[in-house]
Amino acid sequence: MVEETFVAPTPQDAYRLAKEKYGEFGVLRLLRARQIKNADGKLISEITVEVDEESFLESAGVSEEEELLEEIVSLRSRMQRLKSVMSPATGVSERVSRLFLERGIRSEWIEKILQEVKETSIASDEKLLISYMLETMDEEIEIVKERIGKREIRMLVGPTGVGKTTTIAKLAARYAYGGKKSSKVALVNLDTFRAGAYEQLENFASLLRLEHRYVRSIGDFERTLESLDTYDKILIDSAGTSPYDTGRLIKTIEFIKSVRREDMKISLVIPATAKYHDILDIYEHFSFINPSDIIVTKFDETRRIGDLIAFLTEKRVPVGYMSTGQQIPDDLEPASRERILELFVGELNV
Ligand SMILES: Nc1nc2c(ncn2[C@@H]2O[C@H](COP(=O)(O)OP(=O)(O)OP(=O)(O)O)[C@@H](O)[C@H]2O)c(=O)[nH]1
Ligand SMILES: [Mg+2]
Repeated sequence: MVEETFVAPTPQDAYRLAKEKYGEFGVLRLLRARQIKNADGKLISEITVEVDEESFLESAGVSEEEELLEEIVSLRSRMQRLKSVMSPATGVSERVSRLFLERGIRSEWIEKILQEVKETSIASDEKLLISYMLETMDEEIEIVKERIGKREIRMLVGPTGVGKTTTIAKLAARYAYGGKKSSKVALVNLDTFRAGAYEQLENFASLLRLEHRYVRSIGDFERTLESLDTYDKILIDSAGTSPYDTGRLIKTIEFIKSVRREDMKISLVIPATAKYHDILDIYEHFSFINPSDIIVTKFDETRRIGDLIAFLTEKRVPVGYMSTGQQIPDDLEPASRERILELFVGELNV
């Protein structure tokens, strides 16, 4: 049953109003009647009647009923919004976002993930959300598999001092003496700019007893590669060029173009210590050379690789190797998602 109150100058008028509304349904029952003084001192009458629910809704008419329903729906949605603001889920996504942001992960990437998990149980569970983010990273980091024993011409390019020559020495030792399948390895030096660059690679080559050539001119490059046709792995060292030095880059491009070899792989060497925008600058600078993969060095020199991960997940450039120190040949390993994420999780401290 539903109670409703009618107000009029006299009790009769009030009752008439009630009858006008419900009389025809014949279900009206008078519950209370009273007279009260208005603010201006005049008496008004108030009666309260009881009607059954059906009559109440019928008398309210369809449009009022719809209005009521609308009100209920809007109330419910307001309550839900309020609940979501107050719910621990907001705290969870904020905390997790901060955790990843502070470690170099881009806010756009975090936002994308939060959108994906919105309205799922992941969004309100800190551990689940962190796992989900790490899993997504895992899916978005590309890795190139090592091709031991396969013929390959590989040139390393990158900024100065990132570890190109050291990495070439490590790769050479790995290919020539590392596993069951030893490859015939030759080293080529294009490092024409820096004094002592030739000697550095020459020393490694004689230590490892490997073939070593020095290319003096562009015309020399193709002839040298042809003469090394019987070698399985040809590793080419290049001059380090600053991302802001276009002259040197053009020289390196001229060398690469002169040989026009489809089978020549180019690895861009990037230090794990670089900040996100520096990595982007390096990547953009060398994009003219069209690198096929990335070798990341100096993992041992930083505990913060979020910037690197942000770059890898965004550009999806595959990683070939990871260098973890100065020791030749030990401090080099084929890239793996597990290792990269392990280093990142270590820094998350969760
Ligand atoms: N800590 C650490 N040092 C490294 C790593 N890789 C290379 N280095 C050191 O970085 C310095 C520069 O290494 P190089 O191999 O000469 O670098 P590069 O890129 O050939 O330099 P340029 O030829 O001058 O452009 C050396 O002292 C290396 O021992 C690494 O993974 N970790
Ligand atoms: Mg070098």
